[in-house]
Amino acid sequence: MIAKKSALSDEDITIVPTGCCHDCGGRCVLKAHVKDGKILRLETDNGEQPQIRACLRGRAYRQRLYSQDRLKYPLRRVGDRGEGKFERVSWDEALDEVASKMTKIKETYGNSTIFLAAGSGNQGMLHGAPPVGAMLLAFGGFTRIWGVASYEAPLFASMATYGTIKTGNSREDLLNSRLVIIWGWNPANTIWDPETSFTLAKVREKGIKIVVLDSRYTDTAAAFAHQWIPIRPGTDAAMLIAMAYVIITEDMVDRAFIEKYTVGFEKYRDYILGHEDGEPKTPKWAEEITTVPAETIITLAREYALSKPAALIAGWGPARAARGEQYSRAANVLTAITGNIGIDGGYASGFMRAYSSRETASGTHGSRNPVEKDAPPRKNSLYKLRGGTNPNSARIHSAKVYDAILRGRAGGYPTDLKMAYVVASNHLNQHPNVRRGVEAFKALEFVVVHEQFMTPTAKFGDIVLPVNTFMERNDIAPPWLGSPYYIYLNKAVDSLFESKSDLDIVRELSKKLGLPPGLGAMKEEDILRTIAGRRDDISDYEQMKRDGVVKIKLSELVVSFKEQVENPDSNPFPTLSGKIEIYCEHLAEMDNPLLPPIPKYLTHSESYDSPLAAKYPLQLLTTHYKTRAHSTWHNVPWLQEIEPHSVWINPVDAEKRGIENGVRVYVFNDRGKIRIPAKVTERIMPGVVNVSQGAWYDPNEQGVDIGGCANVLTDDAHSPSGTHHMNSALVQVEPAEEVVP
Ligand SMILES: Nc1nc2c(c(=O)[nH]1)N[C@H]1C(S)=C(S)[C@@H](COP(=O)(O)OP(=O)(O)OC[C@H]3O[C@@H](n4cnc5c(=O)[nH]c(N)nc54)[C@H](O)[C@@H]3O)O[C@H]1N2
Ligand SMILES: Nc1nc2c(c(=O)[nH]1)N[C@H]1C(S)=C(S)[C@@H](COP(=O)(O)OP(=O)(O)OC[C@H]3O[C@@H](n4cnc5c(=O)[nH]c(N)nc54)[C@H](O)[C@@H]3O)O[C@H]1N2
Ligand code: SF4
Ligand SMILES: [Mo]
Repeated sequence: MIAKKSALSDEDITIVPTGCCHDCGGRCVLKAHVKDGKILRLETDNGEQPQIRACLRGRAYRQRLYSQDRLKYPLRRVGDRGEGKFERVSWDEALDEVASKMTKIKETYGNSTIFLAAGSGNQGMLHGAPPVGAMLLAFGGFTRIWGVASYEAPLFASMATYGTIKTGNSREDLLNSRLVIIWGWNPANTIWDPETSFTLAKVREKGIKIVVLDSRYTDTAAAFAHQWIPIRPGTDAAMLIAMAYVIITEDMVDRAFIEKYTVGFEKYRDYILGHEDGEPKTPKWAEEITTVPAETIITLAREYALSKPAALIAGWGPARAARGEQYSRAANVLTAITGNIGIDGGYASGFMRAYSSRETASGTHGSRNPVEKDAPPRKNSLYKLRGGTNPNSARIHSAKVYDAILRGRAGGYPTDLKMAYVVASNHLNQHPNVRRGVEAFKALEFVVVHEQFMTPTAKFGDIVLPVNTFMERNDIAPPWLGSPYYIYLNKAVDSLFESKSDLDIVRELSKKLGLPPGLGAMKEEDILRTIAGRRDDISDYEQMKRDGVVKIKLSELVVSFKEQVENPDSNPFPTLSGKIEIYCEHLAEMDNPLLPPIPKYLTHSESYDSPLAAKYPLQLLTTHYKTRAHSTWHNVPWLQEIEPHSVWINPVDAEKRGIENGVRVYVFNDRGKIRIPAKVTERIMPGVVNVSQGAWYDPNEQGVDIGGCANVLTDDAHSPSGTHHMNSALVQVEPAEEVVP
C-alpha cells in the first residue's frame, strides 16, 4: 500500500491515493484518510491543474463502502427465483455449484447458451467484468450483446459520417468558440470528464454565449446558459434540419468546406428544400413538430452559421430514443455544412471521444470468442468500417435479451439461452421492460451474480457472490470519455467481510473448471504493471501509483480532424469515400427506410403524435441522475437526502390531474406501473415527465413498482442502428390512492 502521513491530522492517519471508477461520467482522484484499517475521510485532488476533482457521489463513498447492506458472504437461493430468500454458504460450496452447473450446461446445450451480462459497474482495467469474460472464453465461449444502452446511435452516426468515434475536442478548446450550443447534454450532473463544468464556467465568464436545448431546465442550463430552448422530446432532428434549411436558403453554408471535405450535400439540400418529398423543411414546419417557435429556430441558425468558430455539442440523451440516429446524424451534418470541423473552437459533434491513448502492443480485431467464429455480419451494421459497431450476428441486441431467452431459436435468435453469468450489472433494473425481464430471468436454468449489494437483479441469482469495491483492491482506470489522464486506485482497506475481487473469484472458479490459470497466475500488481507498460502515455508506473494519478501533458489541445482539414491529401477521413459523408453510400446499400443515407426526421409508434398518445399523452424521459451512476449509489442515505427520487411534471399537467407537489402518483402504461412522489416544476416542459433511471425496482403485491424504476415503463425495442428507446415511452400519470405507511 502506498501511503503518506497526513499533514493535517493525527499521527496514525495515513493518506492513501485511491480513486473512484464506476460508470458515472468521470474517473476521479480520492485520497483516503485511513486509521486502524478504516477510512475516516475522503478528500480529492487539490494538486496542479487540471484537477481531477470528485463529485458528490465519490465524496459520499464511505456510506457505500461501509453500508450495512453490503453482501457479506456467498449466498445460495432457497426460495423461488426472484423471491430474495437465500442461505449463507461457504466459498467452496458456492463455487463448486457454479462450476458443476456451468459444466452441465455446456455439455448439454453448448457454450452459446451461456449469456454474459457484463455491466458497467466497475471501470477499472483489471476488475469487474473483464476477468469473467476471459474465463468464459477459456471455457469455450459465450453469447453476448450488441447495442450498448449508452450510445449506440451517436456511435453509429459518428461512424457513418466520419468513419471514427474520435470526433471530440479538448474541453479547454471551447474557450476558442464564439458560440456554444449544448444540445440534450447535462454535464453539470453527468460530468462527462471531470473538467467539463469548470471549463463551462470559464466559457461563461469569458462572455461566450451558451445556448441549451433540452426538454428540461437542467442544472447545466441553470448554471451556465444564456438561453434555454425547451424542445419536445424526439423531435430534435426536425429542428436541426430546419436550421440547415435556414443556413442553405440564406446562403450561409461554407461552400469551400463542403466541396473539399464532404460528399452528398446536393442530396441533402434536395431533401431540405422539399425536392425529394414535396415538403420544404422550413422553420414553420419544424415549429409544428418541435414546439420551438420558427423565429427562435431562424435566430439560432443564423447565430450558429455566422459565429464561426462555433461548437455544437449533441449529447446522447436525445439519441437514446427511437430514431435517435437521425438526430445524431443531423447534428453531425450541421457542423459539416457550416465548416465547424477540424478548427479551433469548432466541434464535429459525433461520438465525441477526444484524447485516446494508444496501446503499443497490437490487439486482435477479429472475435476470439468461439461462439462468434464464422458468424456473418449482422444486418444494418456498418461492417465495412473498422471498429466500434460490433457487426457480429451471433450477438443479441441488449434490448432483446429477454425476448431471446423466452423465444430462443424459434423466435429467430441465434441460440437458446439457458444460463446468465451476471457481473457488475444490474441488468433487470437497467434494461427496458422489467416485467418481461422478470419472466425471462425466471425461465433460465441457472443464474450466477457477482455483486456488492442485493440489487433487484441479484435477487434473481441462484448463487450470489460478494464482491469487494475498488477501495479494497488495486486498479488503474482510464478517463470516462477522453481527457488525458489515468487514475491509479491503490487499495485503501482490506476486503470487508468475505468479499473478494472478481479477479480472485475467477481464479478460484477457473481451477474448479479445470481451466489453465492464464492471468490467474500473475500477481495483481504485476498485471497492472503490464497493463501500464502497454500504454505509451504512462511513462512512470511508480509515480502514477504514488500520486494516484498521471496527468498527460499534451503539446497542443486535441481538435479532432485538424489533420484532415489542414492537409486533406495525405489525411483522408476514415470513411469509405475518404470524406465526411453527408450522404452515406454504406447506408444507401442497406436500403432500409429507417436508415436513410441522409439524415431525416422520422416518427415512430410512441412519438408524441402517434395514436397511442390519445391513451398515454405524456412523453417520458429517463435521464441520468445527479446522485447515482445508474442504479449504483441508489442506496446511499446522504445522496437520497440531497435529491429524493421523484417524477418531474409541469404545473400545467399536474393541475389537470389534481396533483400537488410531493404527493405520490402512479406513472404507467401498458408495460407497467410505478408509484413515486411528484415534483411539480416548471423545469420540465408541458407534455413531458421525467423519471430518472436507476432507482431500484421493488414491486408490491399488486405488481406496482414502489421503487420507481423507469424501465418498468420503457419499451424493449431498438432502432435499426441499435439504439435503445429509453427516452421514447408514452405514459399517463395520476394521483396514487392513499397508502397506509
Ligand atoms: N450523475 C450521473 N452522471 C452520469 C451517469 C449517471 O448515471 N449519473 N451515467 C454516465 C453514463 S454511463 C452515460 S452513458 C452518460 C449519459 O449522458 P447523457 O446521455 O448525456 O445523459 P442523459 O441525462 O440521459 O441525457 C442528457 C440530457 O438530454 C435531455 N434529453 C433527453 N431526451 C431529449 C430530447 O429528445 N431532446 C432534447 N433536446 N433533450 C433531451 C435530458 O433532459 C438530459 O438533460 O452519463 C454519464 N454520467
Ligand atoms: N431507462 C433507462 N435505462 C438506462 C439508461 C437510461 O438512460 N434510461 N442508461 C443506460 C446506460 S447509459 C447504462 S451505461 C446502463 C448501466 O447499467 P449497469 O451497467 O447495469 O449499471 P449499474 O446500474 O450501475 O449497475 C452496476 C452494478 O455493478 C455493481 N458493481 C460495482 N462495482 C462492481 C465490481 O467491481 N464488481 C462487480 N461484480 N459488481 C460491481 C454495482 O453494485 C451495481 O449494482 O444503464 C442503462 N439503462
Ligand atoms: S462518481 Fe464519477 S465523477 Fe463522481 S467522483 Fe466518482 S468517478 Fe468522479
Ligand atoms: Mo452509459
